[in-house]
Amino acid sequence: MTKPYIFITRSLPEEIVTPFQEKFNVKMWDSEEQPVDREVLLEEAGKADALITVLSDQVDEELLSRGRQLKVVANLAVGFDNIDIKTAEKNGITITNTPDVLTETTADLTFSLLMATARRLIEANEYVRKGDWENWAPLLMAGHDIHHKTIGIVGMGRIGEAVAHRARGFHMNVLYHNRSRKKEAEEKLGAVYKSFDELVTQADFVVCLAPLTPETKGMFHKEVFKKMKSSAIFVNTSRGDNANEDDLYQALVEGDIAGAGLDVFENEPISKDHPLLSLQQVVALPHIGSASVETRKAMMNLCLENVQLVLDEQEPKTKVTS
Ligand code: 8YV
Repeated sequence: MTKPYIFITRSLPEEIVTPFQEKFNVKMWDSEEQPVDREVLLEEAGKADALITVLSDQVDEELLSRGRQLKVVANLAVGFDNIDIKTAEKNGITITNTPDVLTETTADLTFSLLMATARRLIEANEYVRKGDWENWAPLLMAGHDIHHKTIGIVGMGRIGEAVAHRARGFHMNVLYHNRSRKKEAEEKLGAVYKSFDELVTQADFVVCLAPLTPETKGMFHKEVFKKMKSSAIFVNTSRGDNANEDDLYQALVEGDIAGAGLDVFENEPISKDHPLLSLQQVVALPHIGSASVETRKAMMNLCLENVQLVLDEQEPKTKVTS
């Protein structure tokens, strides 16, 4: 009997893949520099029993309709805005994601980014490295306090709650906005529900953790930035498309807000000429929310376990439904 065929659109470490090779015929895209070629992906979708994809792979109608024997697409991310879930369901293809295993790691990064932006850590590090540190001055590299300030979390899912936990440790006042009320977060973390407008007006740190949906796309735009405190810092570790980047740039230049910590952008990867990178009050990261060695390995393992379960005709651990 021929082994089921899995195509992985990135190169995963041997130690992760090897245990699965006994049962499966695994092929990986082998370039670290270039993303998988679209034509190759379409061709592979036509041959594979399973695909392991990442956010930059468009798993759309065209691809899903090629999948004659495709049973499962395991996305190496908690988000699945790159996948047409309805078409997958119509075609009987199971979609899985990687929730939970990345929650704490992404919350760590979110809080680190908030701190790095508020306390100017990247700028200060550059200052020392460039040899500019010749004297001490009372306001040298002075940033803004985090403790006892107000954080406003937009999107109170698992990661939002984990960020709220960290914020409580810094004695912060926690506001949140979400599609539905989160009673547990209110009771356990003292998080206070606010309308979106109230939250952006009152928070010192506005943190976007909402998934990208038609409702959230562009939700941070010109008027919203204008409503924020001029001392506010905007942090985004969800999806770049949740904020209008041109409006964010203008808001920073015009002083509507004081700074931005960004792990995500509208079109990733961004080039060094991106306008936001010209601003000292912006800290930019290359979408590394879940990028700890431990968590990325856990995500990869979860993808392969889900694939194995579906190909064994069992329920996957973390299935996505519409
Ligand atoms: C991804 C992410 O892990 O999980 C998500 O939704 O945004 C990241 O943590 C990363 O982009 C790899 O696909």
